Parts: sequence; C-alpha cells; structure tokens
Amino acid sequence: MSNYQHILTEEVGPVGVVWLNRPNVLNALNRVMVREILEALERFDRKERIRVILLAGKGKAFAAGADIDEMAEENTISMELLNQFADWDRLAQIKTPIIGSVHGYCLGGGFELALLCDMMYAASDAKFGFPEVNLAVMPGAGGTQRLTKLLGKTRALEWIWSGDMMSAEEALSFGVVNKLYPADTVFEETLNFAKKLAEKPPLAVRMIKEAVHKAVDYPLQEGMYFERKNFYLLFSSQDQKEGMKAFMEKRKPDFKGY
Ligand code: CO8
Repeated sequence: MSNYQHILTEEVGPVGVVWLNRPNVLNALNRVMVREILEALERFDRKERIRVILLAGKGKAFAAGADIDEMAEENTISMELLNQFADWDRLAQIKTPIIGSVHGYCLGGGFELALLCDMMYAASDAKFGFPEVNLAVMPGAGGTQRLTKLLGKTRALEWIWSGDMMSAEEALSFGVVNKLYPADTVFEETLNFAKKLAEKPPLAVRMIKEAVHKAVDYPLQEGMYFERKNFYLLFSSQDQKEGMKAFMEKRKPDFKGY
C-alpha cells in the first residue's frame, strides 16, 4: 500500500493491481491521478516479484474520461507548458504486461488508458466511447491513433466523430476487448488470467510484448528482424535451458525469471 490520493495499489501474489479511485466522479482522470498511475505502474515494473499489472476502476466505472473541470479553463499555451502527455508516453514504455479490467463507463481519456493496456477484459455492462467531440475537442492521449490501428480508419472515424457509446458486445466484436464477463466476476476473471500469465517465464513474456507492439508500428520486415533479435536473446536465459530440458525430461519446468 502506498500513499496515493486518487488510486489504490495492492499486490496479489505476483500481480500488481492499480485501482483508479475517484468513484464520486466516475474516476475522471485529473493530472495528479495520471501521475500517480504512472508512478504506481513504474514502481511495479521495477519489482522483480511483480510479473503482471492489472488496471481496474473502483465504483461504477472504469473511467469517464479526463477531468473536464480541470481542463475547462486551459488554453493552448498552458496545455503546451503542462506537457502532460509526457506521462502518457512513459506509460507506453512499461515492460510488464498490463491487463485492463473494465466495467461501466470507459470514455475519452479513460478509454485511452484502457487502450494502453496490452489486453482488456470487460464486463458486459461496459460502455466505450470518445465523447470529446461533444465538448468541441478530440482525443489527445492516443485515441485517434490506437483506435485506428486497432479498427481501421472507417470504424475509428465513426466512433470518434459520433461520440456515441459502444456496447461491450460491439467492443468485443471489433477486437477492442478480449473477453466479456458478468460485471460481478470480471475482476476475478481478469485476476485469474493475470495469475496464469504470471506463471510463464517472465523474460519470454516481456520479449513477446515488445515484439507484438512492434508489429503495430514497424513494416513487416523490420518487425521480423526485431522478433528474431528477441528470439535469439531468449537463448541467453537460464529459463530457456530449463524450459527445454524439462520438456525433454517430461517434467514441469521450474522457471527462475532470468
Ligand atoms: N470529468 C469531470 N467530472 C466527471 C466526468 C468527467 N469526465 N465524468 C463524470 N463526472 C462527474 C459528474 O460531473 C458527476 O459529478 P457531480 O455528482 O458532482 O455532479 C459525477 O461524475 C457523476 O456523473 P453523472 O451524474 O454525470 O453520471 P451519469 O450516470 O448521469 O452520466 C456519464 C454518466 C454519461 C458518463 C456522464 O458523467 C458524462 O457524460 N461524463 C463526461 C464524459 C466525457 O465527456 N468524457 C470525455 C472527457 S474529455 C477527455 O477525456 C479528453 C481526453 C484528453 C487526454 C486525456 C488526459 C487525461
């Protein structure tokens, strides 16, 4: 447990859980809160015993967007000087897998945070959307980029232009979320997956994360080179020796994490 104002953290075995915790405003993300999320994630990322990070929201929602009250009086120059998106760029550098557990509203900056997760499980009551257009602004923390890479231009434009909310079923059919669960079990189900993933050899898990992310940004051949480099790199680990030896000896591997 750490002393945060707007989030809670806990360790469930090898899983580091970060709870968004401003339930009175549906976990609207203010700048302090984003900084706290970043600090918590980076702290977990540096802990060897933490193998997976789980991000979830307390109360009725995952997060209903950036804190509108905080943004209302900003102007172009104040925004430029705040440079708040530097924190978001750092969030994308976390090496530990991040799994989102989403329920209720997942809007605007909240949706952008969910899209930063490597995978997402959602409650069947979850509602996703980018309502920024209705405030005469637009997504600013990656929404136009990440959603378009995921869905393609036409679908992304339809969502972001309309500002409409999409049901959990639609989000599932578009591949935005991995699986749907009833609202009262989604956290447990996500935690179960996180625990299972935490049992895998962590270096391989990290190298896979890195390579899959490159597939989104790199041309195919560059991505292939990157994949190969990570593949070779894993042959320096003790876990690779153990994994293959255990297979040949027909026993369960005992992975050490190096
Ligand atoms: N910011 C500030 N307060 C909020 C926000 C928000 N995004 N969302 C909800 N709240 C507050 C409400 O003001 C209300 O407070 P109070 O009780 O003091 O009046 C409380 O949360 C509960 O909300 P509602 O009474 O409105 O609850 P409803 O169930 O009636 O409605 C909705 C839920 C539909 C989700 C509604 O609250 C809503 O439309 N919220 C705003 C959604 C929105 O526009 N989000 C986008 C914000 S802009 C954005 O995200 C830009 C991202 C840029 C980069 C990210 C930087 C962090």
